Amino acid sequence: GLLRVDHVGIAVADLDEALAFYSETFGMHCVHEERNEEQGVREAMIATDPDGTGARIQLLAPLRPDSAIAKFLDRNGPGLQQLAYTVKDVEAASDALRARGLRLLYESPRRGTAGSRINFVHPKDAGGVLVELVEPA
Ligand code: CMX
Repeated sequence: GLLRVDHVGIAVADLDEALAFYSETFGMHCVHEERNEEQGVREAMIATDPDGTGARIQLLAPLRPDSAIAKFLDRNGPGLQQLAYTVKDVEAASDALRARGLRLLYESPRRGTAGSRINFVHPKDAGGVLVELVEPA
């Protein structure tokens, strides 16, 4: 099952500009940053608390024009893109949702932030929300 909200993902055009905005405007700071070539993103996890153990926000900027985030920005502009839940076992969680008739985007999990294993529920099968399942490393 779902353990907790892992993070909320926000699509942005420029990661450095977004990091500066969140820092200067909301006093949030970066707790992790990486490039995920497979997902086509440069991403940063930001938080309100010093160690980032509370709720985190994931800023997602596209690396390529054909990436999921680039498509999202083209269609919607910047904004909320995904809601991610922590799970203990991403394969088991995906199978349970498939059994309820939901479409998972990947047949088997892919690599997400910080070596996590991830899959997604198609937003059309989850009330218009792109749901990510995250099994931490
Ligand atoms: N949230 C809600 N609805 C969304 C959506 C989103 N993020 N992205 C697309 N949709 C909707 C579209 O508005 C469209 O609806 P309409 O048909 O009513 O216009 C429909 O879903 C389109 O579906 P599609 O043609 O099957 O798919 P798209 O080419 O738009 O791609 C998706 C959507 C979810 C399959 C794609 O974004 C994807 O593969 N996402 C998973 C990977 C990802 O998001 N990676 C970036 C983050 C990396 C990370 O978290 O580590």
